Amino acid sequence: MSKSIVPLIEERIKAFGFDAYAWLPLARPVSLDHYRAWLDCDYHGEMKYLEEHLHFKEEPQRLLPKASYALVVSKNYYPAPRPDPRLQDSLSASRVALYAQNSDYHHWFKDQLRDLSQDMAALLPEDQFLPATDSLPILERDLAQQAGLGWVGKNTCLIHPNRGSLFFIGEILTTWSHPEPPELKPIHDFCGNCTRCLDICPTQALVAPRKLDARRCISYLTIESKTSAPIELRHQMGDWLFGCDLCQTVCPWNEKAFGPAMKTLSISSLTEIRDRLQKNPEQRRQQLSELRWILSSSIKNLNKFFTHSPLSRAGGRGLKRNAIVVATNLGFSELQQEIRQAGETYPQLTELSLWSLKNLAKEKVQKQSLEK
Ligand code: B12
Ligand code: SF4
Ligand code: SF4
Repeated sequence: MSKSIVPLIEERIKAFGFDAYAWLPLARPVSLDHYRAWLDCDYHGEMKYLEEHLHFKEEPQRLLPKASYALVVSKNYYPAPRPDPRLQDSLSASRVALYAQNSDYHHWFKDQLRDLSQDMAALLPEDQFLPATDSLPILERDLAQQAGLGWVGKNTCLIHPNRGSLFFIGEILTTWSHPEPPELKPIHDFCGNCTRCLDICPTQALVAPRKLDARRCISYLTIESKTSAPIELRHQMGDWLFGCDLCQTVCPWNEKAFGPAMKTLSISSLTEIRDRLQKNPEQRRQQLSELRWILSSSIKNLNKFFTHSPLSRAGGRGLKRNAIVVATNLGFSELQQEIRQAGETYPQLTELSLWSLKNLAKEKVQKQSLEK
């Protein structure tokens, strides 16, 4: 293969404006044992597909025979590169994970990777290119760590010393062999003695450094899980309507990259959240009306409204479930009727709705006795 093709390929990659990229020879992931042990602990909960992924993850050539290299790229999702106006219009007061405030990266980021694959295939017609981002059974954090795009922090996220961790990872597997393989420089682990992420996690999902019990993670409970969260975790889920960012926004490396905004985004104490709402009636009114909208809309309408938004992953019923937990934790007794209605309409929400009504009623009694 002529070396002169390399500058042309580099030019194509740069045209997409990724925040970082690197080539690496496609080898067996270095953290497979960690992945196996994680599955053995059942930390993946209902995400049973992750068991089936093991076979492909241990040998990426099972996805693309003769794949020899991977191009790994990262794209920051904060500040939002593709803000979704629907979120700003309809859920401005609700707490939604930063990545989900963009339109769905499974579409636009994947499209960019697909377009780049096509560009490269036009230059290298003999070779094959397989683009992916969260869409194929590939250990993306492992791949990106090996490519030098960051280190695996104690919060399990890939972190870059200058770019923080609020970025997506994408890759293109290829049968092309890079003729000038760049030197791989894995990034030093800069977590040191810090334990901020482990300390802030409201549900103690980070059971040890770099070990996340997804069954306890708010991100899993509000997005991936199809059931209601265990009762003992519901209050700890606070005001998160979709996903959670706390173990990242509290990270000093994101503070360094994104400044003081991270502090506001890291508020986790329910008492503090409720105090703030009390001092800001407009914010309270807005949040209440957003939750009312979710609870009183039909599942069909919610699904339609959130098409091509990351929130579609939870689906209309998942969003209603999440809204019940948030409304309960914020003490929004004005929503009792909507919560009761949701429980009566959807059998999967009945238990949660009864739990919520019981808690809201208990709180009302406490408030009345304090007022006497
Ligand atoms: C399942 C999944 C989840 C699960 C489980 C997450 C977890 N930590 O295990 C849940 C639903 C909880 C989740 C949440 C989130 N996710 Co997610 N998720 C995935 C998915 C589909 C698979 C991850 C997986 O296999 N987990 C199992 C664990 C064991 O593996 P792992 O997290 O990849 O960790 C590996 C490394 O940490 C490694 N490891 C541990 N120590 C060391 C040390 C060294 C030196 C090395 C090399 C490796 C290593 O071992 C692990 C196994 O190989 C990936 C996409 C993909 N295909 O990889 C996205 C992915 C990891 N998620 C992503 C994002 C953005 C999120 C959220 C931020 C979304 C949100 N705001 O709600 C949160 C972050 C929560 C957190 N602290 O991880 C990004 C992460 C980008 C980044 N900078 O790290 C990914 C890569 C998607 C993407 N394409 O961008 N996610
Ligand atoms: S995303 Fe939230 S719940 Fe999950 S590990 Fe991080 S802080 Fe804990
Ligand atoms: S908060 Fe501290 S321990 Fe956690 S990932 Fe960031 S630097 Fe590492």
